[in-house]
Amino acid sequence: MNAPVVVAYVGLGSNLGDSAGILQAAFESLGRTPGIRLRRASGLYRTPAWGMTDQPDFTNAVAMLETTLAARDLLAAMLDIERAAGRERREDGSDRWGPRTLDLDLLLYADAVIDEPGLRVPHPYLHQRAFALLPLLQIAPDAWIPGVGAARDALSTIPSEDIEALTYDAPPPPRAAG
Ligand code: PH2
Ligand code: MG
Ligand code: MG
Repeated sequence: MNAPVVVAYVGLGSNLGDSAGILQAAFESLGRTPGIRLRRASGLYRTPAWGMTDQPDFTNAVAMLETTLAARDLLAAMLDIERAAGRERREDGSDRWGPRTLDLDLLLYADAVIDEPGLRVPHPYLHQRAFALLPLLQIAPDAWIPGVGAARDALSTIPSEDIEALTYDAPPPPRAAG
C-alpha cells in the first residue's frame, strides 16, 4: 500500500556563511530527497535575530513539501541536510540559540499535533515568530496552526516591520539580434 501524501512546511534559517546560497542549496536538497517533493519555495527574507539577539541577522525562508515520509523520518532527513551543510551542534545543546550555517525546522505536518522528545509539531514558537510566519504566508496565505488558529492572525499580533524581503538583481536582458 502506498503511504499517504502529506503537505508539510519546513522553516529554513542561516546566519553563518553564504546564507542565501546555503538556503537555495537546502531547497534543492529537500526536493532531491526520496519521499519529498518540493512544491513551493518562499522568497528569502533578512530578519533580525529573535530570542538571543546578540548575533548576526538571519536569512529565513519556508518550503512547502509533499511527502510520504512519516514526521520522524522527515525530521531525520532534515537533520541530514543540516549536517551536510556543515551544521555543528554542541553535545550539551548550549548552541541551540546561537549562529548556524543551516537550521531546518518542521513547522507544520498536515494538521498533526505531535509532542514527543525532539519532535514537536506545530513548531512551538511558530506563532510568535514573524521570520517564519511571513515566508509561510507568502506561499500559504490560509495556513492554519493547529491549537493556535490562522497563521495570518498570529502574524497580525506581532511586529514584522523589521523584516526585509530580499530581491535579486535581474539577469541582463538578452542582446538584440542583428
Ligand atoms: N532561529 C533561532 C533563533 N533565532 N532568529 C531569526 N531571525 N531567524 C531564525 O531562524 C532564528 C532566530 C533558533 O533556531
Ligand atoms: Mg530554529
Ligand atoms: Mg532547528
